[in-house]
Amino acid sequence: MPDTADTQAFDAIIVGAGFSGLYQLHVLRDRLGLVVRVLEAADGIGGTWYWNRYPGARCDSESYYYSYSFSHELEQEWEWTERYPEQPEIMRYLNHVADRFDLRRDIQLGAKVTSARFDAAAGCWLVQTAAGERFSAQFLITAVGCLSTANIPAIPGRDSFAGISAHTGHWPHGGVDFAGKRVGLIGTGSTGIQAAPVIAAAAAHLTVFQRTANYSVPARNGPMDAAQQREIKANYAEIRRKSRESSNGHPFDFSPLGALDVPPEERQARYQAAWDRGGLRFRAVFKDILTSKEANDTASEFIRAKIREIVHDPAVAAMLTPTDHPFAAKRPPIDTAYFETFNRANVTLVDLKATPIQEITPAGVRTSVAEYPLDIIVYATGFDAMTGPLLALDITGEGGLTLREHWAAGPRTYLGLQTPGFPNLFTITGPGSPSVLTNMPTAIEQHADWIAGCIAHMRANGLRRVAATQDATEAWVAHVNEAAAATLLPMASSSWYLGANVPGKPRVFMPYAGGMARYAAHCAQVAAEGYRGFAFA
Ligand code: NA7
Repeated sequence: MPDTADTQAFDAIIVGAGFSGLYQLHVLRDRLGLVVRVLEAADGIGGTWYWNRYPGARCDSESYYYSYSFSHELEQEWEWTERYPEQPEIMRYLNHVADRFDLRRDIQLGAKVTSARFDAAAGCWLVQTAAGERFSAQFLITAVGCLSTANIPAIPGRDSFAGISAHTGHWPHGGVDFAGKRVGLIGTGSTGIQAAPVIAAAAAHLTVFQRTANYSVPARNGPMDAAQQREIKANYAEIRRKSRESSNGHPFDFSPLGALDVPPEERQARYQAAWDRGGLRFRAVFKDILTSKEANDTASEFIRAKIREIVHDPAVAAMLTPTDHPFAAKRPPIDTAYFETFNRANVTLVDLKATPIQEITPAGVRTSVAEYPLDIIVYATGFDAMTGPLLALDITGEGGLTLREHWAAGPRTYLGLQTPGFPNLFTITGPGSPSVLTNMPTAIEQHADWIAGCIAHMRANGLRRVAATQDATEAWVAHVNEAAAATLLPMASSSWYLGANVPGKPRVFMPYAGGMARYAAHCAQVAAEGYRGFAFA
């Protein structure tokens, strides 16, 4: 391994210091005894949560299980204050974890990786940062998150805008003062739906530019009281077991009933109870909401009726009503008074399907029929999801093959963990793994533990190199496609799960839709069979 004066050598380089990088560091360093360096582009830890500081930024998983499970002491000592953690609280939690497990000494901040190249002769990865620093390591592990490369649409005239513009995933750290301002918000995904009510309450006027109407269910956020905290802490073992054994990493069961197994009044009552309780659990009211169009229609229609009930102006309600995709086929948002926001006198909704944006001018946004003068434009336009952050690392594997070339027609991985031709490179929550279809910490811990197990296996057996085989990868890609096809998920033609939000991106369903428990069992089986589908040297 090169260890020249200008190249610092490690056993493993981890890229990213968010949820996954922090835990992977802990496991590799403190359990396996590896010499590890984490390279993080930002000036602080936190990953996705470091960057997403937009108004209303909050996790849609509930706080008590959007957390690490690996330390009993950690889960007992940490106090969550609300049902859903707000961005600053998640940052406090991750900083606490970094301190408690003494992680900072192996994390280099402000170190943006600009390239990574496999040196076949030396059998190691050579990694370079924007500052020109060079590192080498036997193992390269990406912990870059799935939603960290902003998608900022190339609308004509975008850079001519004279006011403030900001993407929600690159929110100014000093905040943005909306008081007395005319604000335009482009995008109505989970982010836009969280931000709109908060901006509307602060700004003089908010114009929401909507391309695709979205379903949303109330979050019903609120403070965590002491009794709830006690009950959760007393039951953590069971909560974690349920999360790991569920299909999506959340500690709740799906109903054993299908939506059409019960009479209409009972179905309505069950949806109403889930609506009142709030949160992503709405998807679990019936077992077949994501697999049967007929079942899904009942859930979709329930939410459409709620929109009509909440929004006073029938024309605005109609614009807000999604009709082009089934509920939860795109990532379902949860909200705090989103639809209610359109009853405010200072809020306007613009339907971009009917009147597309033609350009951004110095003064605001011009659609095919009107000009909207603005002081601030907020881009809640999402991310180049899953593959974007990996391709941005400019990774070159064996024989000069780049990841960008290899994935030109869409990502091809074995288990979302490895790509053939890229030995000793592991991708935490990579495409082809359950990742974004789950509660992320559940998926992250499973991946980081599996990677550590594989590395421990190699060290115990004197193996220097591991790479996914082509055959195993082809079979896994086919299985990922089959798993998606067994659900309604591919029916949402504008979904970022399919890469549809980024012009020119291949339309491939990227996450593994076969369920977290099934996936984790499969990974464990692969390991138990001597890492079937991986070639060692
Ligand atoms: P999403 O869910 O990708 O939403 C982005 C929104 O921006 C969505 O409404 C898009 O409309 C809209 N968009 C994207 N490009 C444009 C252009 N060019 N013009 C107008 N509107 C546009 O991103 P979020 O940040 O809300 O959420 C990402 C994930 O973070 C979320 O799913 C959670 O997992 C956490 P479209 O639907 O494509 O028509």
